[in-house]
Amino acid sequence: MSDRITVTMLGTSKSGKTTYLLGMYATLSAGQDGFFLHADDPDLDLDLSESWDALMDEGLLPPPTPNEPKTYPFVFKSGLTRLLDIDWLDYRGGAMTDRTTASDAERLVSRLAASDSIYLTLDGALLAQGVDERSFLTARRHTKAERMTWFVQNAASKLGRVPSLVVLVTKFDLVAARCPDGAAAVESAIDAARDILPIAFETGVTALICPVSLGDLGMPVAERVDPTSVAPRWVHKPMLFLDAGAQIQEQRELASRMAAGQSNLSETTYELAQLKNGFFSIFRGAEMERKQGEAARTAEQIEAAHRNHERAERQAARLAEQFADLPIFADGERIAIA
Ligand SMILES: Nc1nc2c(ncn2[C@@H]2O[C@H](COP(=O)(O)OP(=O)(O)OP(=O)(O)O)[C@@H](O)[C@H]2O)c(=O)[nH]1
Ligand SMILES: [Mg+2]
Repeated sequence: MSDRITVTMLGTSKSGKTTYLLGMYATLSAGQDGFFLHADDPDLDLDLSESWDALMDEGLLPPPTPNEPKTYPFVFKSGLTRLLDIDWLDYRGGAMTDRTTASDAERLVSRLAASDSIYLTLDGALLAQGVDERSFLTARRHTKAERMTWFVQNAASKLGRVPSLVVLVTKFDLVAARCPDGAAAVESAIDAARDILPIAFETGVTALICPVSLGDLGMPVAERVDPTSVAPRWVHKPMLFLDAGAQIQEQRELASRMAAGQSNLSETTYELAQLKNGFFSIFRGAEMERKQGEAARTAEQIEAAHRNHERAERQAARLAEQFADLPIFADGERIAIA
């Protein structure tokens, strides 16, 4: 299977989108848990690796994304098997809050209406002190949650469905510093997401709430941080979530193909029996042969769908392990991938 998936990130300026992209690419291009990501264009691969090296060697952070958004065509693989072709776009945060007449803001609106997955960035720095009844209003304003919600609603009404959502809680090191119990920190991210972005918990929406961190980077000085503090965490999970979505879809299609094949087969077998038993069966040799051929072909197709279904199930089980600690919500209910 290889599908083309369009991913768009929303989030305010300096919320950590580009730094996340760098960390995600560096982690997955080297390979993580048997999954790999690479840019097909070798120059692009070089650009991303050089930016990552600058962060790892000198603590140099990526510059703000310019007005012209940058496109990243990626290939996502399990081992050597190509799973997804990904079309990733990195926008400057300002495009989200500018008037939609600004050229990149305008492009963002149409881009979102063609997106399979939208990442809604929640800047973890805003959650570092915890979110209570009062402060969530401030966090909502500062994350531009109402604007992100508008973009999602707009895309959904143009698409006729809601793209899958990832609530990317960036700079999670800042939340973890306040809440050292890992599981409790994740729960606090879910609570914050519920308060700030309730759209992710609506009926018809599938959303991964994913805390990510590039490490305890501290305050940058002259756009530099301590390179030894760089330690990416969970940055590859949203990519696996894309694949999980594609897998679930593929499993559904295969199951319905198997069911349709089975009913065809029963019909053909019945017709064959009728032909054999009939009084004039002796004259119907050619038709019986044709039906027998048809039945054999359908049986082969069912067998092939069955094999693919089993493969998809094995892949889903592998993915399920990856999401043991991470919350996925469908129609507002927490679900497990199995
Ligand atoms: N503590 C901490 N700080 C981070 C992390 N990721 C990013 N930052 C800080 O956030 C700043 C902004 O990150 P960017 O990735 O450039 O933000 P952006 O969302 O791409 O911003 P625009 O391109 O302007 O839209 C960085 O310069 C870092 O100082 C992280 O995981 N932890
Ligand atoms: Mg950026």
